[in-house]
Amino acid sequence: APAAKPLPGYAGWKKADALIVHSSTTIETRRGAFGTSVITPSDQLYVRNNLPTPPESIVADRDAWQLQVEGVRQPRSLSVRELKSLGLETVAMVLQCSGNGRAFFPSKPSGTAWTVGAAGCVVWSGVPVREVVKALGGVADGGLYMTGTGGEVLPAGLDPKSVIVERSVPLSAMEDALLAWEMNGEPVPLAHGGPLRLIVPGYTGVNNIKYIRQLAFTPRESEAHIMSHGYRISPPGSKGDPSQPSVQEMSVKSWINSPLPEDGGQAAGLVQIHGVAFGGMDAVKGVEVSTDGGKSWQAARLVGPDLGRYAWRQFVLQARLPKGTHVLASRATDARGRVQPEMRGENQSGYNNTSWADHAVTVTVA
Ligand code: MSS
Repeated sequence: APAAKPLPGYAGWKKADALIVHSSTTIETRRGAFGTSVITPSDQLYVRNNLPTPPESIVADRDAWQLQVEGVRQPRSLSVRELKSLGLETVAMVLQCSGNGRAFFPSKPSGTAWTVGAAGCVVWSGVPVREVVKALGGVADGGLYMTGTGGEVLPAGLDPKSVIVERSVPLSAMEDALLAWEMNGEPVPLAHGGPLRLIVPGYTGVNNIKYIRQLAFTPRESEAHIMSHGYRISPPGSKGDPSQPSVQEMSVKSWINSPLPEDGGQAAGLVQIHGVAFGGMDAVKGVEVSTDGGKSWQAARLVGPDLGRYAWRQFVLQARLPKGTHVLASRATDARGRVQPEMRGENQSGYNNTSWADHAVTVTVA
């Protein structure tokens, strides 16, 4: 096996043995590191940066960070200090990269080969976007999208639109969105978007803009490349374009985190098969587990606290596994009765993989 890559400086505080470093901007949580305590510890949470990480200096005086708000009746700049006076809410949500599960696409799409670990369940605190909008006189006429812009300093000599991290979501997503300064009980680490991050619960990772410097209510989607051509569900063999669906709302998904083949030597007898399940936009209602590759299913038990519809739930099935090889799979159902599909939806860039078959694990019991 190739030597493990070291953690990049901005993430040097993370727990190396819980992570897979794909590159200096893509770091994945190991499947066996998710544990059973619902919340993903910050030092084990994945990282995905589309641009180089900004310098530590942007978190030196967090309260002084400025956010420009446009497309409201009274557009202006607000400091984090002022935002803290406008409202407070906390949400637990699944943060998941649009490309999580890409490694299971047989077409080997370009992009990071994430298996399950470009995801975590994270608690965010901040001001509801709707409170900020209210304080600024409401959304101006014609605002149909909420557009967030990342605060990275862009590389010189390039068309800004080709590299800027700027994403638009439908105005309806404002209802549950936060401008967050706290993550898992601490100021948001630079690696995860401190001093201020846009949180859009239920939407894939890319829509949660780090170090946000502008929030705009716009009549059209951003023309940034990452919006217009990137993160589109493109038919296999074709390029992304604005006519194709954008990667936005997540849907029902689950996977098993234990036992795993890499644990080695599972002993025959009683075993607690456990993992995580979430609905995306809706709560997860139930999970079934199969020990025969999906031929038969048994209801698993949801364990641990229910942190709301955007969080994941832990599930467990207690089973007796005899000696031999077993294919373990999990299949979740959301509150509206939508069932996690067997097959992935094929697309060029390997987005939104929710296939239960792809996420099944084969374990050998001795
Ligand atoms: N933001 C910014 N500003 N920048 C960048 O780069 N990225 C994305 C998000 N946001 C970015 C942002 C992505 S893409 C993702 S996933 C996320 O973020 C991640 O997060 P973390 O914290 O984990 O790192 Mo895919 O869909």
